[in-house]
Amino acid sequence: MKNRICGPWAPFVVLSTTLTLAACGDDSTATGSDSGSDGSTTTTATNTSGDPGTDTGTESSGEPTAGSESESQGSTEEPTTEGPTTEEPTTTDQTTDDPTDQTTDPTEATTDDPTTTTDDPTTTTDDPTDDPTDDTTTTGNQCEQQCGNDEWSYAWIANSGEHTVTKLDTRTLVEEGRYRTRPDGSGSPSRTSVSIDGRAVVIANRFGGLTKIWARQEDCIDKNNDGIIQTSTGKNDVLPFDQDECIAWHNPFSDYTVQRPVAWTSGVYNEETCEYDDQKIWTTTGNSGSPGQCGQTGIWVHRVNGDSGEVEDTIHIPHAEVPCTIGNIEWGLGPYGAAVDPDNNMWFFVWAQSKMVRVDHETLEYEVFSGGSYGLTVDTMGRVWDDIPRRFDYQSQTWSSPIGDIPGAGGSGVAEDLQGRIWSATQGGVGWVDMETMVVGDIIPLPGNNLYRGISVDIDGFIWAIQLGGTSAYKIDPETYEYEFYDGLNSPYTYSDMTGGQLNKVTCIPM
Ligand SMILES: [Ca+2]
Repeated sequence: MKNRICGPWAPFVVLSTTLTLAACGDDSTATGSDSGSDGSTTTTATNTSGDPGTDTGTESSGEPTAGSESESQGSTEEPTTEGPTTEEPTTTDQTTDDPTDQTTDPTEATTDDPTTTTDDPTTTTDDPTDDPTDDTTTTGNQCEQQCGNDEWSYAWIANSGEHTVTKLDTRTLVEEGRYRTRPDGSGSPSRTSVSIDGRAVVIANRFGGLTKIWARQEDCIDKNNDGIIQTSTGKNDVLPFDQDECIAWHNPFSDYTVQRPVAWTSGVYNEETCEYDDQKIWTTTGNSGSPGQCGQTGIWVHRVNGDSGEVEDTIHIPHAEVPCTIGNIEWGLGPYGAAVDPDNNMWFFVWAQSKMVRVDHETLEYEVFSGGSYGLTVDTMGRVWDDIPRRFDYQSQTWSSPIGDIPGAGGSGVAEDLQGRIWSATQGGVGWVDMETMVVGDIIPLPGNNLYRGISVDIDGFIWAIQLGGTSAYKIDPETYEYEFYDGLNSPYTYSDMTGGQLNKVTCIPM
């Protein structure tokens, strides 16, 4: 339970230092968690200014035979065509024309009065001791939750080959629901993103189409007015798409042929309603290929209204600037890993082009950087990580590489935990580097010689590793490295912020 306290209250504890953060959720024991943090200063990292692309090479493989469903299953992924890695480090700064308003600042999502009233009568305040530092209390705010959500926690795992998504309770390891991700029962979903309040997930289908699903029945809509909510109760109870009343909306993105990245913005916390307003969803598409693929028409970035599913802003990035294609081939898979930073700016990696793109949440301008590998995350300091894992500093536009051995396994997700460590898949399991020193910490072997493509850290600080194309999701204790697993998935190909832990961290624990 310690971790539960940690997440939401952390902002009050003041964290401008990593020390506080480390203390949080890291009480005691910590085997192994020390090997990197004992360290030296932040400057040790080797700075290959600009172009990290070179050593990645093959890692970036992974999602090979594009488009086809088999893409999602394959553990036989061999990269093949990974493209050029020689581009110049710097940026092609590009502005787009539509600098709409949107001046939402995610960081103010925190409010300071913890006291008071739970809306849930049955629970007497679960833990009085976590009644935080009220020294900064202001009056009038009745909201119990200060930032994010810690009342429930789900991992939303795409069963790509089955065209469904699993809702897995991260605390009980029970699969509470499974849903189709497109009306036609197809779609090849891969990436999922959980909203800051934990109330919803959005799933991107690689064949196109975005679907929002509510996490809890109280948000679902009784569409047929029979007084009850018809919705999936587990993996063997998948309802027809239009009959599951927890599916909030679906936007088919009919004009597009490929759609991978998806990432919620935090929205703006409303202290009157204790809810987040103006939650948006970033996603990207391409429009000239077979389903799951794109061609030489460039990349589109969309920002979608989280309530309605309507596209509110679209930015086109021309082929000449950031090809959606693989190397110099005429078709491709396009944008891959994606995440928002503490200011809700969108970052994504473009596969087989070794490029990363940042889209500004306020101005909608975009910038292009060289580098990246496969999965992508942004840490609480606003630094961008690929899954090697290497760190990109936006201010200095330089890359830092791991110090030590953490061999790539074919591309994976990447995630920051609550102790200042960055996790990604490595051969035979998962491993981490210290996010300040870049020193490689521990490697945690997992069963089988599998690739654990889906890497995420949930809001309680547990590390998740989803076996590519298999049936298992592993939950790893960040201190003891003991793990549990859920064995009931169906050919998952998933990564991204599937638990919402990343959005929670960059919003609620920004440095
Ligand atoms: Ca109903």
